[in-house]
Order: sequence, then structure tokens, then C-alpha cells
Amino acid sequence: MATYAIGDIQGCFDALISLLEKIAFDPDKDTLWFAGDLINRGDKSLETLRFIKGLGKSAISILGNHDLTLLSICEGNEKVKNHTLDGILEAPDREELILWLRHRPLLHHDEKLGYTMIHAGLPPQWDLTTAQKCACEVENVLQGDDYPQFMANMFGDEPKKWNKDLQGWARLRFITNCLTRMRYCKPGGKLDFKDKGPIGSQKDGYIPWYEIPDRKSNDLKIIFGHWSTLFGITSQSNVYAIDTGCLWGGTLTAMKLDSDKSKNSHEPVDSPEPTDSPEPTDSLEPVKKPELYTIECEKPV
Ligand SMILES: [Mn+2]
Repeated sequence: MATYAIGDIQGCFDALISLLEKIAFDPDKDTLWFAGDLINRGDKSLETLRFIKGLGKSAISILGNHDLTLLSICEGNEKVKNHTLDGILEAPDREELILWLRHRPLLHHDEKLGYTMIHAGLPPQWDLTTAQKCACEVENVLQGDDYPQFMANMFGDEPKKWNKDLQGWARLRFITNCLTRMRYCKPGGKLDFKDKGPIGSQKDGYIPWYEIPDRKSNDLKIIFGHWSTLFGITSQSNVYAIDTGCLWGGTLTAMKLDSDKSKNSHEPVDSPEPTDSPEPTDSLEPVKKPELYTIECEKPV
């Protein structure tokens, strides 16, 4: 019985299979969490989607922006920018796969394990309850009758700042953008969607969302993907970046969320050392470093 959180796969199915071999994944006993962006850009998106859907209750997969892009393409709103999704679009089981994807959550929280997983980030004004409520609002629309209209109104960079009184598509768009697209943010909560690079490359005044000092989710252990240029390193001891750029010739990462003494035979790799990592604040219990397992990925040709 072990639980692992796995970073963005983006169609790199072979790397996923190698990683599952490395951790000796047993679908009857173990659980896998996936941080979203299962598909797109890599060459085996269809295989990846079918495999994770096929894991049933052994997998908990949240939605990333690339997964939402596929849904939007299927509703006729987005143009196909690259052809790595063609396999899914032309698959005989396309409808089942899409229906399954539509029913994935945008946030997963496990009280017992003590982790919260999102694809991208949380705005500073949201505590766990607000984040859960907001994710639920979008999930209800994804699974309900207003789905086609939501798909037509989902993408866009506005509004840039949370306000609890936001309504309609603007509210749902903001929530979706936070959970699936955000990286940098101003201390006051204004988001930026243009900068995607490593820390230091962003516009003045913006910082990574998880560094905002009075962020209301400071007390949570948060796992997120989406940001491969962090190379798995954050400045916060309770915020874990697990998109390690598998698609770009980096690694695919599995982070073990619980300790299982029966599986000690698998040697974990060293976790990356955060530079200038601050000590956890007084209110937090000491955070034990989780075990990380990685697979080196080939650079695409
Ligand atoms: Mn992403």
C-alpha cells in the first residue's frame, strides 16, 4: 500500500511505464496521483490517456491546461496546434475517453496523507476551503449541461485578480486559470500568464505564487505540476514542484506520499536541494523530505 504523485506526462507513455516499473507499482495495492497534463506534445497521448483511465480507482488524476485544451478542441473551440492529439481525436473510444476526462477534478486533497494537489497554483486569498469550493464550481460546470458554453468561454487572461463577488464565466475562467495555468503573481494577487520561464526571468513585481508571504494556503503541503523550468525545486519546504520536464528531455518524477516499509528495496534518488531554503514557519510541524523516484527522458528529436 503506497501512494505516489506523478508529474506532467504529456504523452510520454514509455517514461511512465519505466517509472512504474521502478517503483514496482501494484494496481491492486498502490495508488497513483497524477498532477495533470497527461497528454499533448509527447507522441503517445492516446496510450497515456487509455492507460490512466484503465487504472480505475488506483489513479487520481486532476486536470491540467493541456487536458482542458483537448476538451476545448473536441467542442470545436480550439484549433489543433500540433498533431499529437490526433490519435485521441480519431480513436474509436474517443467519446469514452473525453467523458472520463470531463469528470476529473481540478484539486485533490487527502486529509489523512496531508497533501493537496493542483496542476498550477492557488491565488494568495484562497485557503483550502475556498480552493475546494472554487474547484467544485468548475467541476460541476464541466460535468453539467452548460459544458459547451463553458468550453467556449473558458480560455482568456481576464480577470487577473480574485474577488469573491466575481460571477459567471469571468469567475469560472479565473478559477480555471489559477488551478491550471498560473505561475507568477503579484503580492496583491494579480496574476500573469505570459511568463513561463525560470525564476528571475519574469517581469518586475511578480513572484512565484507559492512565495507570497501571507498566502492563505501557507499551512498546506501542496503538490503541483505545470512549471518544468523550476526543475523540481521551490523555496518552500511544504510546496512540491513535480513537473520535472519529462517532455523536454528532463525526468519524470514520482513522489512517495506515505512510507511503506514493505517496499524498502527500491532505492530513492536524492531530492534536489533547494537553494536558500527557509526553515518552515513555527506553526508547521517539521516537514520530512519525501522520497523521489525519477526516470531520465530522451530529448525529443
Ligand atoms: Mn500545464
